[in-house]
Formats: sequence, structure tokens, C-alpha cells
Amino acid sequence: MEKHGRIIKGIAGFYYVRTEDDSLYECKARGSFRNEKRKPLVGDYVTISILDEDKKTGSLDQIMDRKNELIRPLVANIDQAIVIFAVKSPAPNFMLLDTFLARMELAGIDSIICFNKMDLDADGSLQKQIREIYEPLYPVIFTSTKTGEGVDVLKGYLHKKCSTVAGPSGVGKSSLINMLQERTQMETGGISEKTERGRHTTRHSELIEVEKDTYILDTPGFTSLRMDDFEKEEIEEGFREILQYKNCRFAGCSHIHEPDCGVREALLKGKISKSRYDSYVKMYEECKEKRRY
Ligand SMILES: Nc1nc2c(ncn2[C@@H]2O[C@H](COP(=O)(O)OP(=O)(O)OP(=O)(O)O)[C@@H](O)[C@H]2O)c(=O)[nH]1
Ligand SMILES: [Mg+2]
Ligand SMILES: [Zn+2]
Repeated sequence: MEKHGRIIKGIAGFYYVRTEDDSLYECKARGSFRNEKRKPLVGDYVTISILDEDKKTGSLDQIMDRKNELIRPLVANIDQAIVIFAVKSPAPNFMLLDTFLARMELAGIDSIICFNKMDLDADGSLQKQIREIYEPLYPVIFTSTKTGEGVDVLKGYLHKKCSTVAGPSGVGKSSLINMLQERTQMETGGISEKTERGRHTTRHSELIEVEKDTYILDTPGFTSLRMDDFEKEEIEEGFREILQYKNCRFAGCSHIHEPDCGVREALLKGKISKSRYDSYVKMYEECKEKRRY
């Protein structure tokens, strides 16, 4: 018997497929995928044939065409990315955030920025600084899993979409996801002091159904992201504000040292934030460096 479904989790060669009738099957990919070099991804819409209905096992027979696919995190058919940082502990690394945002821009995926642990920003000064940089560019949400503030706003953005949730380790991604849904409780850094590793961090990606047709993908935290798989000329496409102001004298302007550069002019006038511009320059240099290897 054949069924349609979606891969919600992949562990050690097994794919867990949630089917239209809301069952979950453990599937092995058909051997031919390996020959075709097509690897099933979390988020893929698939056709499976049932091997054993009692044991809920199946064979993954067919992968539907993908709307998009991401490498970091490895996932297919995403509608948007929710990038989560903490206002503090850990302190936000804006270069890391900007790299993530640029990668999403280049992949054609919309981002929403969520700053968690707002309870640690009692006087709101961190919030103010963050808003100044990012609010002109992206939706910015502030949340706290301690007070519950902002969680409903976040939920509103997720409605009927498939969102990947990404961010550094320890910012509260799993804690937030636990507040958003009841079905699967993710392990968080707080509640698992008993385990050998001392602390439970997310180690594989999993699609979680928050409500009907609303999915979020919890992913392991990242500590670094690079842009060196892109050409330096492509980096500007990762910055909405640079695309907006690049009325420069020279075609192919790097926006770093050329005269009559619209981007540096906008920077001087305060229309582009220094922090974002610095991230752009760092990424550009990073891409230039790699040519020497
Ligand atoms: N003060 C404060 N602490 C929080 C908040 N949300 C989460 N935490 C704490 O931050 C720690 C990390 O939370 P997790 O949800 O495990 O973080 P994560 O982003 O899933 O981490 P990884 O799985 O390692 O990527 C835990 O000790 C949480 O209790 C918050 O809103 N405020
Ligand atoms: Mg986690
Ligand atoms: Zn320029």
C-alpha cells in the first residue's frame, strides 16, 4: 500500500514520515536514491510503501520536487526562517546574525528575527539598540520563555507555514518551541542535568507540528557560519539595504574604497547601520581571502 507524507526527522539512515492520515512510519530509502545521489531531506514530501502496518515501517519510494533546499540547516521546502538570538547570555554576535540573514537572502528565504531572554534586559537598552539596527529591515520579535512575553506574537508569524528555527546554542530555541506546542517536548539545557553530557542540546533536526499545517524545524545550534561558498560579488545580495542604496559610480563597486559609492554615502548619512556595514565588509574580505588557498 502506498501513502503520501512528509519527512519530519532523519536519524542514522532512517527517515520518519508523517503521513496524511497522521501516522508515523519509520522508513528506509529505496536503494536507487543512493545511485541517483539524491538524499532525502527533512521537509521532503514523499511517497512511501508500507512494509509492516503493525510495526509502522515503510520504504521511501519517491521524493517530490522541492520548492527550495537549505544546506545549513539541511532541510527542504521551507517557507521562512526564524532566527533566534538572546538579548544577552549569550551576548548576540551580530556578525553571525548578519551571516545567517545573508545566507537566507541568497537562498530566497524570508527571515524573521527573534530576540529571546528579554527578561534579562530590564531597562530595555539592549532592545533599543537591536531595534535600531534591524527593525528597518526585518520583522523583529522580542520574547521571554520565563515571562511568556512575545510568544503569541511569534506564534502569529508561524501560522500555516513551515519555518526553520535557527540560532546559536543556548539562546532558548528549544524552550521557545516547547512553549509553542504540546505534542513533542524538546530537550532543553535546563531540564536534563542528569544526563552524561550535563546539558541537553539539540543534536538533530526535527520538523514539529505546532498545529495543523504549521511546522517548525528545531535545529542544533551553530557557533559559526561562513560565506566563503559564495563569490565576493554576491555578498551584497545578502544585504537588503545595500541593494537599496547601491547607486554607485562604478559598476562592480565593492562599496569599500571606491569614490562616489552610494552605499558609503548612505552609511555616512546614517541610513545604513555601521554594524551591518562592518559585517558586509568582513564577509567580503572573507570571500576574497579564500582565493589565495
Ligand atoms: N532568562 C531566560 N533564560 C532562558 C529563556 N529561554 C531559555 N532560557 C534558558 O536558556 C538555556 C538554554 O535553553 P535551550 O532552550 O536549551 O537553548 P537552545 O537554543 O535550544 O540550545 P541548543 O539546543 O544547544 O542549540 C536554558 O537553561 C533555559 O532555561 C528566557 O527567555 N529567559
Ligand atoms: Mg535546543
Ligand atoms: Zn558602492
